[in-house]
Amino acid sequence: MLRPTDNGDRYELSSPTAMPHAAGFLWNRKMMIQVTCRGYAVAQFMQPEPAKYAHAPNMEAKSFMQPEQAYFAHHPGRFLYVKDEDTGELFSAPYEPVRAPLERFAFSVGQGDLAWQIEHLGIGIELRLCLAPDDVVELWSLRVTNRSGRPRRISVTPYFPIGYMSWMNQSAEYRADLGGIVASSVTPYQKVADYFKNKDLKDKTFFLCEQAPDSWEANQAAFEGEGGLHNPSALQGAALACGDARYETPAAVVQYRLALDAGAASTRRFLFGPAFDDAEIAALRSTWLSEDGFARAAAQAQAYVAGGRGCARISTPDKELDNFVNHWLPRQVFYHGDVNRLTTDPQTRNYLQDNMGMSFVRPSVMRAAFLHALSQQEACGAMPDGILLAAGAELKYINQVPHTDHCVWLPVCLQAYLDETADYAMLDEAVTDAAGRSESAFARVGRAMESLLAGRDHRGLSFIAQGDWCDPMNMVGYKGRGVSGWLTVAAAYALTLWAGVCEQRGDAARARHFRDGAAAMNAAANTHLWDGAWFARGITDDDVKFGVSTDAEGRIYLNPQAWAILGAAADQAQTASMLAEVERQLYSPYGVTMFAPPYSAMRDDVGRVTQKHPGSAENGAVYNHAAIFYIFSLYSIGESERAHMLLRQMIPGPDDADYLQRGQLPVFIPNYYRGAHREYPRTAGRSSQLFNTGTVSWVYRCIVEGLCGLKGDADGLTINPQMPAAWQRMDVEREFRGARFQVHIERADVKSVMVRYEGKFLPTPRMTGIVAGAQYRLDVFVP
Ligand code: CEZ
Repeated sequence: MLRPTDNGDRYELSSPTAMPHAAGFLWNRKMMIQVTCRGYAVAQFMQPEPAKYAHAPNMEAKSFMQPEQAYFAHHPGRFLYVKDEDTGELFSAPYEPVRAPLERFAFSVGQGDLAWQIEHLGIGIELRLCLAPDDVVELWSLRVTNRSGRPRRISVTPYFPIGYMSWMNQSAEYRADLGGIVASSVTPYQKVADYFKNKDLKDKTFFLCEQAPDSWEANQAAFEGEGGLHNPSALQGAALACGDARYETPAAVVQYRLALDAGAASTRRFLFGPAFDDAEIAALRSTWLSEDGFARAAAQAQAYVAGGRGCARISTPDKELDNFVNHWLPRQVFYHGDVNRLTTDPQTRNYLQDNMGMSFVRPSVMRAAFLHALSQQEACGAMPDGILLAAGAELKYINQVPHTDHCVWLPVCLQAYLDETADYAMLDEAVTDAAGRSESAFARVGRAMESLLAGRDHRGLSFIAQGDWCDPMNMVGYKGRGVSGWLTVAAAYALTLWAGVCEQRGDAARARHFRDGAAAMNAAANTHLWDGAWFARGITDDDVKFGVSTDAEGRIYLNPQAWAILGAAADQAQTASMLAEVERQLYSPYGVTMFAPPYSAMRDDVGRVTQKHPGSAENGAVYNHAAIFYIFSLYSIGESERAHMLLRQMIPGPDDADYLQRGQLPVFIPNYYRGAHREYPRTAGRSSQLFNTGTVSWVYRCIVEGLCGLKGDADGLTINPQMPAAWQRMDVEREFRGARFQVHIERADVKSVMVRYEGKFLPTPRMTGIVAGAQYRLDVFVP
C-alpha cells in the first residue's frame, strides 16, 4: 500500500481510498500547496499577506491553515477527466471527482515534486506538479500513453476549479492571446482605505496551456450541468461549449481530443496561478511554459530543498526512521525556518523555535532571526506576541491576545544555536529597537529575563494573562491573577540556561542573580504546585488549582512535568513519580498525549482549549509539540528508552495498520494525532495533516543531540549516544562547525562511553580543537 522508493527520497501510495486525506506539500519562498492523493488542494501565496487563487465555494471568514481540512466535491483541486470517445467510459485522475475504481494508482511524493501514475481502460496517465522557485505558479505536466495495444480515440479534460473568487466581481474567459483561461475578480472590501491596500493585489487566476486546446469552458456551472461533477454534462458533447463566466463561478476547463496509436504517448504542460495583469501572465508563460522551463524549475526546486539538508545523516537498524531523518525531517525544518510558515507576523515563540531548527541547517539564518526578534523587544523588556517580518505587517488573530511566555524562548532557542556554533560573539551585536534605542543582544536577553522575574505574583508564580505556550488556555488568568505552572518551571529553565551563558562570558554576578531567580521559581513551584505525584498546570484567577489529582478532566498535563525536569524543579524522586504517572495516564498507542482525560465541556476558568473537540488539538491530543518537549527532557536525563519509543511514535508507520489509522504519509510530522483513545478509540491516532508545527526543530535537536549524542559546547563536541536497547550499532555522518564527522557507534563491554580516534581512546568522550574543513572518523563504544 505504501512504500519508500529512491532510497527513501520518495514515498509511494498505491490506493486513493485507503488513506483519503494522505497528502504531500510543496513550497517556495512565496507560496505553498498541499495536495491530497485524490487531487484536492489547499494553496496559498503571499502578497504579502496569505491569499488564495483557487477558492472554496463560499467561506464565511478568512482562516489560516486548518488541521483536519475537510474536503467536499467542490473543494479546490486539480483534476483531469479522461474519456474513451468510442465507448463513452469515463474516469478521472488522480481520483476525484469521478471516483472510478482505477486499475493502477500511485501517488508519489518527492522532495520537490508530487506525481501520480494511473492506469485505467488501457490508458496510462502521468501527472506531475512542481513549483517554480521564486514565482507563484504551479507547473503541471501530463503524459497520456495508450497501453491498450490498439488505436484509441480519447479526450483528456483538465478541470481546475477556480471557485468563488468574490461577491463583488468575478468572471473568466479563454484568452487566445495568452493561451489559456484567465479569471478576473476584485477582492471584496468595504472601507475606502482598503481600496488603496487592495488595488495592487493579484486578483486574476490563470490556467495556461502550452498547446492550444480543442475546446474549453470557463464557467463552472455550465461545465457541470445537470450531470454533477462526477459526470459533468459538458463531457457528453463532441466538444466543450467554449463558454465564459460573467459574474458566475469561474473554472478552468480545457479539452484535447487525442487519437493515439497503440503504444503512442502525448504530453501536455500547464501553468496555474495568480497574477496582477496580462503582462505578468505573458511573462510567466514565456519563462516557464516549455519543456525547458519545466526542467529548469524541477532542477531548481530540487536544489532548493537540497540546500536545507541538515547536518546529520543516520544509518540505523530502523530504515524508516533513517528515511525520515535523512530526507523528510530536515526538509520540514527548512520549510519552517526559511519561510516562517508563510506568515508576516509569526508568533514569537514559533518564530524563535522554527529558527532554532535552522541552527542545524543554516545557522546564519537563526542568528539573523534572533537579532531581528530582539529588535522588536518592548521597552519594558517583554517580547511582543508576534514578530513582524514585512513592511506594513500587523499583529493579527492570536497575536492580539496577550500571552506571557514569549521571553522564555530566547535562551531556550539560543542555547541550541550556541551549542551548534559557539558563536558567543553574536551576543555583542548592537540591536536597535523601534524607539531607536540600541543595546547589545546580551543586554536585551538579560532584560527579557528580568521581565520573566517581574511577571510573578505574591507567591512567586508566573502570571498567565490570556495564555502561555498553550494558545487557547485563555481564561485561567484573564482577570489578572491566574498563574501558569508550566510557565513558572519553564521560566526557571530559561533563567538557568541564561545564567550559564552569563558564566560563559565571565559575568559571575549576573549568573548568580539569574540562578537565584530560577531557584526561587522552582521553590515556589514546589510549594504551590506539587500535587503529590506530579506538578499542577496552574492556579486560576479564583485560586483554583488545576491539572491536579482531584480533577476528573485535565487531571495531569505533560508540559509542567517536561519542563520541571529540564529546569530541575523536580528532584529525582519527583521525576520518577512523574515519569510513572505520565506513562500510566498519558501514554497512548500513537504517542504521549498533552493531558488527560480530555475536557468534555467548557471550563470557563481554563478557557477555550476545553471547548475544542475532546482528543483534538490542545484538548488532549497527541500534540506533538508538547510530546517533543517531554522527549527532549527524557534525553536530558538519559531516559533513552522512553525517549526513543515516544519519538518513534511521532512518525507514522511502518506497519500498514498504523498508517491506516493515522491516515498520513511518513513525509512530515503533523501538529497532532487525535488523542482520547479511551473515549474515542475509532478516531484516536488520526493525523491533523497540518505540517505547520513547532515540533520539528525539536525533533531534529533530539535526533542530533539525544539519539546520536553529538552535541556541541563552547569549545568542543560531546559524544554521548542514547541508542535504544534493541540496537547494537548505528552510523552517523555529522557536519559540525565546518568539519565532517563519520561516527560509528557500537555496543560493547564498557562501563561508560568510550571514543576511539586515530587508534587512541580519548580521555573523556569529547572532541576539542576541531578544525573546519577536517574529516574525523570516530569509533564510539557504548555500554
Ligand atoms: O497554534 C499553535 C501555535 O502556533 O498552538 C500551540 C502554540 O504553542 C503555537 O505557538 C499550542 O497552543 O489558536 C488555536 O486554538 C490554535 O489551535 C493554535 O493554538 C494552534 C494551531 O493549531 C495552529 O498551528
